[in-house]
Amino acid sequence: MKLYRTEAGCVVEESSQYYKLDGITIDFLLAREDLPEYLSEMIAQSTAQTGFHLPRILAPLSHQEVWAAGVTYYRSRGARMEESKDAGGGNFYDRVYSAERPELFFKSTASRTVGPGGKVRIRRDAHWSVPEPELTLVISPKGRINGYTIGNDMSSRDIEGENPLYLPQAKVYDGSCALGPCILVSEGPLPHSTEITLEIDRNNRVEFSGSVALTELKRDPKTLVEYLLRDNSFPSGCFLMTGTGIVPPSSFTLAHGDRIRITIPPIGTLENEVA
Ligand code: DO4
Ligand code: MG
Repeated sequence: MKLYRTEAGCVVEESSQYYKLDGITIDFLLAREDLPEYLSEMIAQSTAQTGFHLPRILAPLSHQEVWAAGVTYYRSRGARMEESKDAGGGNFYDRVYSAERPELFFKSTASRTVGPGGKVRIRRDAHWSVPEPELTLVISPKGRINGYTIGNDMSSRDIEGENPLYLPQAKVYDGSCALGPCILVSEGPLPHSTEITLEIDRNNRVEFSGSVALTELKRDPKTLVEYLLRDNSFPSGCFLMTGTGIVPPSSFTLAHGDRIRITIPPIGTLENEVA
C-alpha cells in the first residue's frame, strides 16, 4: 500500500487502484500507531477512484522532523575518513562505525525538504557536494516503523571534511533534503536483498550511477529507532534516514541542473533537479 501526499490531499494506492482520503491530513496519519491497519480499513470501506490521475505529489511530511543516521555502511566510513584526513577526523568515523551507539543527527524540517520534482540545492559556500540516497524509515510517536520512503541527504563534503563539528552546516540548509515519492506503508521489514540505486544525469548523459543492497547496512533499523527515541519525543511521528552506501568518486561534485534519480524498487523513484 502506497500513501501519497498531494496538492489535493492524501491518496492511497493499493493494487493499482487509488483511494482519496478526503479531509485527512498527513499529520493525522503519521501520528497514528496503527497506520497500516487504519489505511487497510479505510480503503476496505471506500470505493476506488475511476479514471484517476495523481495530482502533483508533495513531500510526505508536515510537522515531522527528519533525522539521519551516518556511517552505517562501510563505504560511507571510508569516504568520511578520506575527506577528513587533513583535519584529523578520520579516527572518529572509524570509531563510530564500530561503536554500539550509532551516529544520529538532526537533518531537516518540512520547510527545507522538497518532494518529487522539487529542486534540491547546493550550499552557496560549498564546492564539493553530493546527494546521499538513503532508505528512510517512517516512525510513529511510540517508535513503530510504519513505512518506508526514499530520502536524499544532500551533503557538502568539503564543509563536513574540514571539521566534524561543521556537520550541521554541511547537512542542514535550504533545499538540503528530498523525500518521496510516497510512503510504502508496511508492517514488515524490507527484504535484505532490496537495492538502492542512484543515477545522476548531466546534460542528458549519466554522469554517475551506483547501487547498494540493504545487506550492506550495518545497523538494524529497529536499533536506530530505539536510539533515536531514547529521551526524545516525536508527537507527530518522524522520519529517519538510514545512511548512504553509495558515494561518488572524490573527483565528483554536483552541478546546477544535474538530475538526481534514486530508486528503491518497492517504493519507487525519487527524482529531483539541482537548482
Ligand atoms: O558523519 C557524517 C554523516 C554521514 C552520512 O550522512 C551518511 O553516512 O549517510
Ligand atoms: Mg547521509
